[in-house]
Amino acid sequence: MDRFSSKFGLSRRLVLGLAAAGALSACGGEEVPVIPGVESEVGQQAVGRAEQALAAHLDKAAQALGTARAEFVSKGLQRDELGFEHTRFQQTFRGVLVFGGEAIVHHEPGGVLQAITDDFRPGIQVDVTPRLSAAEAISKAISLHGGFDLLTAPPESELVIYRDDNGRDFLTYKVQLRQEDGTEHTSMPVKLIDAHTGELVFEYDNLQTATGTGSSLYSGTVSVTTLLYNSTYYLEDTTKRIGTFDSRNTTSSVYRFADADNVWNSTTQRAGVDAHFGATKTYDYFKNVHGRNGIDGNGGPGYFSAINGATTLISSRVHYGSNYNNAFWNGSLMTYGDGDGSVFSPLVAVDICGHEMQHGVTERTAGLIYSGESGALNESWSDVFGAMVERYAYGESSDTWKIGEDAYTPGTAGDALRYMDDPHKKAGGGYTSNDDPCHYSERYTGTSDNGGVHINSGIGNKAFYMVAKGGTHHLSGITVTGIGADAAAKIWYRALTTYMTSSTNFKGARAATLNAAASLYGSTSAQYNAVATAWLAVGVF
Ligand code: L5W
Ligand code: ZN
Repeated sequence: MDRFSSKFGLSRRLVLGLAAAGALSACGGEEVPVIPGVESEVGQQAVGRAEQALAAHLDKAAQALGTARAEFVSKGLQRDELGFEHTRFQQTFRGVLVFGGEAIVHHEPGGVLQAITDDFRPGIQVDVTPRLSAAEAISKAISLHGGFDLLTAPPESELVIYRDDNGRDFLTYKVQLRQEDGTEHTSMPVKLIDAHTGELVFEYDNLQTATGTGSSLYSGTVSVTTLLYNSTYYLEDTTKRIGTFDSRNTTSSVYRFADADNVWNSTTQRAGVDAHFGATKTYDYFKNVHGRNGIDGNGGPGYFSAINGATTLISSRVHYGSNYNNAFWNGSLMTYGDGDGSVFSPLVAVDICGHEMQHGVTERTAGLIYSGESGALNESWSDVFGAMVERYAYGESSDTWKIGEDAYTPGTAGDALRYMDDPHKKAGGGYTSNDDPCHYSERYTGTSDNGGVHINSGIGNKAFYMVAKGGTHHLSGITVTGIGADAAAKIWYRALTTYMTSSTNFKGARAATLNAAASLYGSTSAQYNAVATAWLAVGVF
């Protein structure tokens, strides 16, 4: 086995496996219709007509320049929605592809030649017998990049002719490297190595991300990382491996968000901008604060494929269903409804995105069963980290401790779905005498809401709030000295990922957070003491 096979054999199979699973097939809407079967008689006639037109055009150019006529091969025929036919051609020279040498022949409906787009390089002059082998050129490219160990996929190479800005032609190996490791060095370097001398002739990064501008619903004008592919931008970040998709008010179809100018400001794009922003902030928060790479800790889970097919993406879909007053994590991706405009506006506020992605993190770590006390802890951990992501994105304020305030009851200012500082501010559920509970003695013990997962979450939320901010509990009268949200979140994250199991209950959560505090700060620390006192304050001991 060569060094490429031994390093990349497995990941290559995995990539193929994902493609075969057909994640991309769920996406539609962006495809340009291609005439079925260029090999068909009609298709062949159209290509033949375009070939003749191009040959005549090139004859004229060659005569004018006194050179031989350029060679070409056809690359395919497309018919657009107006019935125009566009046939693409690749320039070659003595059988070698000419980098960037392309032409398109455009025919109107009915077959009248409309125009020829000509980007051929006329009068190529180069020796097409390479002195270097492909392996030598690849080695050169890898050493220029910084070494084999940085690569995450096997290098690929092809012989091409490159014409520089001064009109000089070079026979080169075009070497494609990939370093898709989620670091800031993530890149797809392309290096054109002179096939005669081994010199670097030209290089660029083929990782086609771009920074666009988005008009979000809740976060103002934000930067969004997008992907440029075939002259169109997509709401896809292939570095962080995050993609946002549009359900277009259905529950079964998914389309790509596409934009021509990378300014994302149309009505339907705005919720997409929020979800993309929310997913990015959540990703950044976990990476930068807790050292966690994505939901699964491994940069994923990827669901839909990026438009360039290079990778799968941590995926969000927005505009799900019609007037849908909810958002969810389904084990694979995040889904956001538009709300009915009365109970909710689109549920894509940054804390809701953080809440949903945290469900993914919980699933991939402790796996808290979504029922009863473990379910209430599952919900509480989602509220806590949704709040921490909002705090990371906006800074801390009284809104930090409100859940879903930006999207909840758009007609009522200042209210929220839940309140971590005082869960009793949430009224009207009727599950307890004073919804939501903030003390274990007030807990809901009925069967609604999976045994009160969104109700008893108040107990965990209040415990976290008291650890972070301190205060005196209204029922127990116990006072906690807060240690700040950063330390509290560190303890809560460690408790979940290290000390909790699928069946952890409130008592177990107390033990888990105490173990986490002890290992992080010591068992005589102020942090440990705050955790112990806060659980005592909310009646868990
Ligand atoms: C609203 C949409 C989902 C409620 N999910 C929730 O478990 C929601 C957070 C914001 O609690
Ligand atoms: Zn939830």
